[in-house]
Amino acid sequence: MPANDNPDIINPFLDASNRVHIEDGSYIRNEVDLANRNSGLLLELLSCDITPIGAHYLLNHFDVPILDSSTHTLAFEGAFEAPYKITLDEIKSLPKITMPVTLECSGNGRAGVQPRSRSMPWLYEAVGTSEWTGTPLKPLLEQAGPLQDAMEICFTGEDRGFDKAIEHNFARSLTLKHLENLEALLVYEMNGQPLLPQHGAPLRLIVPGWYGMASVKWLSNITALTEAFDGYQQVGTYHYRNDHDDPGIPVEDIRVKSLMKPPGIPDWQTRQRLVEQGTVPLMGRAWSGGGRNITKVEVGIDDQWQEATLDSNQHDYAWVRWQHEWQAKPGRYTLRCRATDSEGNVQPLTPPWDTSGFGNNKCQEIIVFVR
Ligand SMILES: Nc1nc2c(c(=O)[nH]1)N[C@H]1C(S)=C(S)[C@@H](COP(=O)(O)O)O[C@H]1N2
Ligand SMILES: [Mo]
Repeated sequence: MPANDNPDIINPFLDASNRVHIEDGSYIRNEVDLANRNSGLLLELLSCDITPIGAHYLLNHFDVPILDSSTHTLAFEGAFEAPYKITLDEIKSLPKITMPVTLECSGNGRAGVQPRSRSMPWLYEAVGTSEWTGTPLKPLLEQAGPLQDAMEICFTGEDRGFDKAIEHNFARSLTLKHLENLEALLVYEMNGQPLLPQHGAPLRLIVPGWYGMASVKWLSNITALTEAFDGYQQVGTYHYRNDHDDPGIPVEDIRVKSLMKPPGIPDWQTRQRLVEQGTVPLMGRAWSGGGRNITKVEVGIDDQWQEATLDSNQHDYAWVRWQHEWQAKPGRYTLRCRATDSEGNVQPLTPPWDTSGFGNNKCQEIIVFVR
């Protein structure tokens, strides 16, 4: 139901009588724990091209390991012709590139999935864009030389814990075929600063264009495998499944999406917005994975859609800025934005639910009162 027709939405800027003071029951302990460990982007910071480091979203499955950058080494092992170890200092002396890359958690948008999936209840905020500095992975893989029968490369982090009673280090693989087309980087700096512990210090993988789970943090081992990797984070989760018996489809590149910086000022409890009538500048960001560019962003005022203006400079793997002017008249409105990418993918108006709420790129909705 559009917000305008919804009698349950009262104007929080005029009337506090309906404010909820007490709800029955308590917060669910496990969900609160998770939500406090893993923080999201403050949506107002969509105004920044590059997300300030401390405002980048966080998704850590286990505990953050504190690793010694002066002794840290990366081991190439398994089905390679010439396995070797390389120190962080040696990696830093290799050709260096800096790339703006938008990371988004594949669980972003999960909050409405039913039944609830026991994971981070993100609404919109598990996304951010950083300037990542590091060295391309490909030459280092070539130096190790995957054997003829090598199929996949597995990336293992130093963090360890349990999920579904399986003890493991966080690890993910990419096939050699995937790696041919990916501009994967071994990264040691974020926005020109050494990686912070919570973002994978001292070394992480960045896989541009893929959802965040591929970008393994606290990277210590790169293993060539002659069979498909069957680790928990590869096969136990990160699949679009229609039900729990469905083998599903692996979650890979990022679906087309856009967000709007919430205009005006908020109400503390509802996060609904108040703006003054007249010209209201709207802006936000749009992105898609797999190197696809954004070709169009539309802004919906209730159900009236108008095309927004896109910035002309677009990086293949980073979000692009859009803006639009809204001539606002007093009333209550639902604002949306909807992006289209270079392969013609368009954000849906209803969530493309799977059992875990992965890849939900449904259009954002913001309720705005115009005074
Ligand atoms: N070692 C390790 N790497 C990891 C994770 C993790 O828990 N452990 N989380 C992954 C997930 S699900 C996401 S979305 C991104 C989040 O990266 P960030 O916390 O730096 O934003 O890291 C990925 N890499
Ligand atoms: Mo994630």
